[in-house]
Amino acid sequence: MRLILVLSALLGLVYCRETFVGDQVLEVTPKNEDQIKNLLELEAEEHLELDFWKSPTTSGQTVHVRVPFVSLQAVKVFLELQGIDYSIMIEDVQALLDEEKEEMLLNQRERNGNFNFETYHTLDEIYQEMDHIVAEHPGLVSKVNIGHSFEKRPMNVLKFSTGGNKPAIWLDAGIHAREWVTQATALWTANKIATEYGKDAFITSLLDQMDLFLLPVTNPDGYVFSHTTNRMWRKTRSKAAGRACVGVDPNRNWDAGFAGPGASNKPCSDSYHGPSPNSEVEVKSIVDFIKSHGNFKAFITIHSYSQLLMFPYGYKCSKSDTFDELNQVAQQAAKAVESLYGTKYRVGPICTVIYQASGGSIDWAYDYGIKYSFAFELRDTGRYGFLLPAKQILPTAQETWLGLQSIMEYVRDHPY
Ligand code: 0X9
Ligand code: ZN
Repeated sequence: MRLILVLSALLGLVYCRETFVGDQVLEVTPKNEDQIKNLLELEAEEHLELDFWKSPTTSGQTVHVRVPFVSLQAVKVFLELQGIDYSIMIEDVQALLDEEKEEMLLNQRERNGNFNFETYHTLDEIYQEMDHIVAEHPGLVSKVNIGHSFEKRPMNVLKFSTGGNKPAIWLDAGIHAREWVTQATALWTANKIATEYGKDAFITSLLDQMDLFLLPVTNPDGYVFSHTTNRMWRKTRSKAAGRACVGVDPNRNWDAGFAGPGASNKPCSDSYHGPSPNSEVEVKSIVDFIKSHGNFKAFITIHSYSQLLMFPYGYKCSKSDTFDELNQVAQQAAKAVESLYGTKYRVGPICTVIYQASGGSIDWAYDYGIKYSFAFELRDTGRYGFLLPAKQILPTAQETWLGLQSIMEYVRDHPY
């Protein structure tokens, strides 16, 4: 067994595929200001190559951090010396990745022709299925190409419309590559809407009054890279002359408090904001599309994980003018999500619910004038984090749909 592990790790190196053998994800709970400070210092130690799934905050929420095998000893000793409590959330990251891979292979073979929404898919498979949905529902669904990624992959949006140019709702997923349950949820949602128009009362009435634009894979290059090379990849795959590392955090790259608190100016950081607002062609393509369309009433983005439903602002911590209304809409939607399987969401502005984060998409959309701007963080709260087992795709998509429906219903009934 040991030998197989070692050999596969070596093989991974030969093919330049990142392995996570022996990496652990720790849940760390600071008890006081001092310990929070220690964790913030730990985060700044670049040589440890820590991957903060949930970063330390000044308010002292629990921290989730993937620690590479080679840094484990050092990090644990550090935590113990400082008296900081921690537990092991994921014992061996690579073991989960191996299970995920096996599950994908198994369920692809058993597919018997129909697309299996309950397993994770490659970009090619997702794009094929999008084409299939369009082909099956030509009067309702069309594919809109809004641009290309840095590596020249198409950015494909599904447009759901019963004709004409109606006020519209924007929905995107997968701006962060590794948040796999979001692309899967978006695709399931596309299929649900396409197959139930004319049957489901809500979907029918929504599309009789509004258009819906759905972008399931906002960061296609990152998504491909997370399949082929590094499952933990988050950013885009852009390269720039003189820049030490590849990629920009596309959710720090929007023109909303750009380069402010909660974004990094270090190109190797996972929250690097990039050289300028909209420097990432994926972000720029969406911005241009939304501006040229001119009639978006809602902007909803889907991330994972943490089970949160958030609204502006993230780049500042003051209340927005419409706090009360957005809060009420979000509370209602969170209740709808919970009603199906009891999954509990926390609700509030980004800054209060997680952390101050500048350059985020919903802040840009809101300041641009799209009042109903929301960000979902889907399941779970950390047991699996970004590595949510495929078994949870369907229940996640189903409960998320109830939340989306609740928001979209409100948007439909409150034209502005
Ligand atoms: O940090 C982020 O970008 C999001 N969390 S994640 O773990 N999915 O990376 C939260 C930011 C939410 N803000 C906006 N969507 N604007
Ligand atoms: Zn995200």
